[in-house]
Amino acid sequence: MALDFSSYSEENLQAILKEFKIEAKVYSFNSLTAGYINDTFLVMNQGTPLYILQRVNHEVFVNIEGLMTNVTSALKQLKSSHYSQISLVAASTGKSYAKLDASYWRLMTYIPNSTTFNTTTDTDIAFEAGRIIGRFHSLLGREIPANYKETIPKFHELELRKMQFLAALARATNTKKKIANDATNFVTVMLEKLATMGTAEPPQRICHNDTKLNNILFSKANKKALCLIDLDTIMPGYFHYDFGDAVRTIVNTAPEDEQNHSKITFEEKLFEAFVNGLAANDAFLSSEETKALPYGVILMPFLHGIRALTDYLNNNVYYKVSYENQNLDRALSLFNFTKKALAKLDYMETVISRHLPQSN
Ligand code: GN1
Ligand code: MG
Repeated sequence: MALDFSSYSEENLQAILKEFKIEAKVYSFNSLTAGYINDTFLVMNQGTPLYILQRVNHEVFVNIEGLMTNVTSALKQLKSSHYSQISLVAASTGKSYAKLDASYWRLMTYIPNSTTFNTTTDTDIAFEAGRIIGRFHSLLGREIPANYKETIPKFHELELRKMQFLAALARATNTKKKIANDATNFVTVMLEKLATMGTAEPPQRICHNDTKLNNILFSKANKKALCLIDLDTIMPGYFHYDFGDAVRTIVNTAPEDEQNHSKITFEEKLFEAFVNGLAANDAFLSSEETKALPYGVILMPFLHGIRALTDYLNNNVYYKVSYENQNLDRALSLFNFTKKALAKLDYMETVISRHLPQSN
């Protein structure tokens, strides 16, 4: 269920902070509202940001223990001179999170002078995004998928999202069904199309599973990418998931819920910069993984679109929304991008085969 930010007072947050092993100082809070799932606060001392405090949405993430074990295991590997390190601050119980009543909270170190971008028109940012995602995967490349929990089972599986959509459609009011008619028709057409596009299953690896552009931290000083954030969905997956999620937010210079579809773009120069950024790492992808990449760029926006449409039909029970029809706007916008990406399939294949080296 969407949570109300105003439900936390400064006093509540101070009390939550006392559950963690940090110096006793006067802390103040700013709420960060970009996420659709968790409640996130920047913790400051005398105006200097020091920590990120988050309440993990327990309705979405049922297995918090598993989630935190995944994050802890990944953070052990994500150590490198070219990758900024985020640390979890232990709770006084010694655990990596604190449980207060029915809520789960965690505290992470803040990386100074960092920033995020919701969208970009800058090829340097697109390159850096590719470079850091490649770095993340290279550092996690030896992790064994079976050692990680699947914290949201079948998270990016189309079949599950299709079933959830059909169930929501069956329950929706006639009014909603009518408003969502165009979107629903697109789903039918795309499901048929995707069924003919499936490639051979590549091997699984540990993925981030939410590699949208604003989950990458950049240095404020020189626009270098620092690391990936929002590690909740780290679990086994396919590289084309992370590729598709990044591409949909990088080559489209409009936001995910853009209502003016003429602003939704697939900028080729941003795509090429992103692929070149990935290629700046040592080759880490197998040929099966490389082959699936253009498919990922169709699958991911479509999948997020179906999920948003399903939540619209379900009356906004999963994602936080800032206005009633935001989920529908997200679905329509993501579907529009899906169409634009479909027209670039051959182009993507050419760029990938020219610029991205394979490890086998
Ligand atoms: C959700 O809350 P946030 O922004 O990290 C969602 C992602 C979507 C994203 C935006 C667990 O992530 O899958 O990409 O919204 N996360 C979950 O579309 O459902
Ligand atoms: Mg996320």
